[in-house]
Amino acid sequence: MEKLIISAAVVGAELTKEDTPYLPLTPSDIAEEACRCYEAGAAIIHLHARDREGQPTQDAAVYKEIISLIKERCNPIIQISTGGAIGMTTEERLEPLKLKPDMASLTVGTINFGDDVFYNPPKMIEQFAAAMKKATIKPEFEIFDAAMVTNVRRLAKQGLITAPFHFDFVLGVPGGIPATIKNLLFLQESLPEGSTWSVAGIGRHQLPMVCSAILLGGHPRVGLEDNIYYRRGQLAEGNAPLVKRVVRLAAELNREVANVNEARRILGLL
Ligand code: KMH
Ligand code: ZN
Repeated sequence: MEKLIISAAVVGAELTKEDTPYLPLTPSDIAEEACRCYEAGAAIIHLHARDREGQPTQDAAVYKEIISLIKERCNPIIQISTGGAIGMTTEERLEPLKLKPDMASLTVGTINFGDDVFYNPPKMIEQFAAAMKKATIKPEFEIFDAAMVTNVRRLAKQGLITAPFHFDFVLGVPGGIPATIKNLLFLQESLPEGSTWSVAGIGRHQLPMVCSAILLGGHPRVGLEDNIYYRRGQLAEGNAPLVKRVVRLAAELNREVANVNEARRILGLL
């Protein structure tokens, strides 16, 4: 198996300080969390930005500030979100791509998302893929349900994306595919040959999905965006404790953790 690439999704768009006081919201707090995760063993930082009021924003200036603060201290692979938050326009969501990050998330289909709809129709997906291709940004395909893998195959046929592909299975969102090992196996088997994948289990599913990824040759995503608890009833005191636990689990299961250069090679980013 390849070495294990740990992704940390440190803030997301949905949570507030009322959910957990450990959520970083300012550019300096987000950058500090990112570097704590990097020092703990994360190679990829999946990034969202918040404005001065703590609300989600896709303002490139805010992302730029966060990224430069991160780069003053550490050098992870930066993956910007183009999912943003529910209700944002296509133009808003695309805005931070102008910073030409290493990677960007690309959700490849529309789904119910709790009580909302996360809107990603075919033409929008094509526009996102084309923008990433033009800027040579590697997409991470966010897979919230099984049909989304088929949509990636369609993008490939249209010549809008280039192999090797990297997928992130986001399992356990209300409205998406449930976080079970059976579903994870099914999704893994449905990928185009030569693809890499990670899995983000939502809430209490984070830990079992981490363990499954380590055993199956995939890669884990952890962080407060997906799960705020360390264990039942106990909040994670920041993102780094979640990353450190992955590192310990990987050591016990004899899977080495990839540093950033190794992760770049595995993902074809070099
Ligand atoms: N905040 C969700 C609506 C992504 O980062 O690309 C979308 C999301 C996925 O978080
Ligand atoms: Zn996200």
